[in-house]
Order: sequence, then C-alpha cells, then structure tokens
Amino acid sequence: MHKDITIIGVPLDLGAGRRGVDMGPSAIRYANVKERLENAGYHVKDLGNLYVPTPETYTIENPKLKYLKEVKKVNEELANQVKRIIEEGRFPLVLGGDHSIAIGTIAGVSSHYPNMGVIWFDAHGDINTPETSPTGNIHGMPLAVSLGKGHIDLVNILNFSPKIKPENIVIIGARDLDKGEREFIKTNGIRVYTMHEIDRIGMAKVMEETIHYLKDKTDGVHLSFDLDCLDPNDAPGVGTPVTGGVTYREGHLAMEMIAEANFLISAEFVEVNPILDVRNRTAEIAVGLMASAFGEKLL
Ligand code: HAR
Ligand code: MN
Ligand code: MN
Ligand code: MN
Repeated sequence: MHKDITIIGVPLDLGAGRRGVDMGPSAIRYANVKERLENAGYHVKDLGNLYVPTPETYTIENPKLKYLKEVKKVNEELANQVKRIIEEGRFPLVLGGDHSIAIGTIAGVSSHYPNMGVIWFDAHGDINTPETSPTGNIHGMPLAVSLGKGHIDLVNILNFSPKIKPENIVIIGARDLDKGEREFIKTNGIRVYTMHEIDRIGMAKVMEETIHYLKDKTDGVHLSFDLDCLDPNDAPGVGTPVTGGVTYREGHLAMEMIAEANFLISAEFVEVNPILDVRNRTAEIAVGLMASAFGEKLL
C-alpha cells in the first residue's frame, strides 16, 4: 500500500436529513487520526474539510431525493479531489459525513481503477433508488448510484457510468434491508454477508471468502466503512443504529485481514454522529479500525 495518505473531511449530513454526522470529521480528528497513522509508519497530509452547505439554509425540493442539488455539488467536488489525490500517487482517506459521500469517493477512484472492488461494511444496503427509497435520503442510495441506477445528476458525476460492477462488490454486516434493496441485490447477484452469515461462519471466514472473491478479479479495493455496521453497544455514536451488529473485535479482525490482503486503493469512514456518542467512543473506534486497516500491529 502507498505510504502517503491524504485525509479529506466531508462534513455532509444533507444526505441523511439533518442529524449531526456533519461533525464526524472533527470528532475523528479529535481522536488523533493523523498521529495514529503516522505511528503506523505513514506520511499523512490533512487537506481539511470540503465546503458543505447547512441544511437550514435550503429547502427540500424533491422529497424522493432530498437536497439533490447540494449533495450532487459536494460529491462532484469530492470526486475531483479524490481523483487528484490518486494522480499525486497518494492514498485517499475520506472522513464523513453521511454515506452519500461514497458517490463522490467511488467516482474519483473509479476514474483511475475502472475495475475497482468495493467492500461495504454497513447495517444497511444503501442500494435504494429514488423509487424504492422509503425516506428519500440519498445516503440510502450510493451503491445503486455507483452501479448506474438512480438520478442522472448523481449517476453521471465525472461524466461516466457505471462506476462499479455488481460482481466486484461485497456488503458485510447487513441487517436492515428494504424490500426494493433485497430485490436489487438478488437481481444483480451482489454478494452480501448479513449478520446471519457472520454468526454462522464467523468473521474470519467471511473475510477469507471476501478477499478471495475480490483479490484477483479487481484492480484494487475501496473500503467503505459505515460505523453503524458495528453493534450500537460498542459504537453508539451513529445516526441510524440497528441492534445486533458486528462487535468491536470482529471489526478489528476484519480490518487486520484487509491489511494483510494488501489490496486497498482508497477508504472512507462514515456516519459517525458525535451528538449521540459517549465521550467520542465511536470516533475513537473508527480511528482504531483505520489503524488496523493500514497495518498497525498489536505486537
Ligand atoms: N434504507 C433506509 C433508507 O434508504 C435507511 C438508510 C440508512 N442509511 C444509513 N446508511 N445510515 O447506511 O433511507
Ligand atoms: Mn513520503
Ligand atoms: Mn451506509
Ligand atoms: Mn448504515
């Protein structure tokens, strides 16, 4: 993996309505993300945050695609930044923000790696279209958008589509899938390890299979980590907690195995909500997971 990381914060919560995940990047920095990665042997540059408008200054025009214009604009900017970071030969580490920012991150990465893989840790599928979404919140749509399904303004960011192939995606930790999402997943043959499989075969096996599935057929893998994949007992500071998630230790094991696989080309950690957190625990967990994914060793 590259030894030079560029951090970029995206304090966006428009994709989620308004909930406080806009403060995620600050909380993660307060948990010493830069120092921790430097101690793991990396050169780290922090670009600060992208400009993101405040929801209270905008009105919702389309309840099926809330804050579409603003979410599009932020993701366009993010896509260009990520593209540029990769051009510089550096590794983009994006701090969210709600999960709609994956639209921009994946667009930027895909412009360099047309056959990229994606590992998506999440309690949710985030694979709704405006037609299937029960909420109209765009953070429930980024995987569908990256596959070329959804509003044209989002799908066409950086003027190409689709960004990823269904057979290059693995979703891990799912336990709250909407009806339309289940159909989408089945129709497109997307690999999903729900909590059932994690309980049944264990995280070690889930990760072995995931790595084997993606390693040779992709030109690198993007890690998209929604902190709500973790159990809310371990990580309470998320916008949409769902009971019965991945434990702290399972999360670390998964990251350690990803580090060993040595195939990451980019990463994002999203949906940290400091308002609902307990003494910044969830942000600290996020930083610990990042360090493990980047190869920090216990011994
Ligand atoms: N599936 C629901 C929707 O589309 C809830 C999505 C919640 N999303 C996140 N990201 N927190 O995973 O609105
Ligand atoms: Mn260097
Ligand atoms: Mn998500
Ligand atoms: Mn989620």
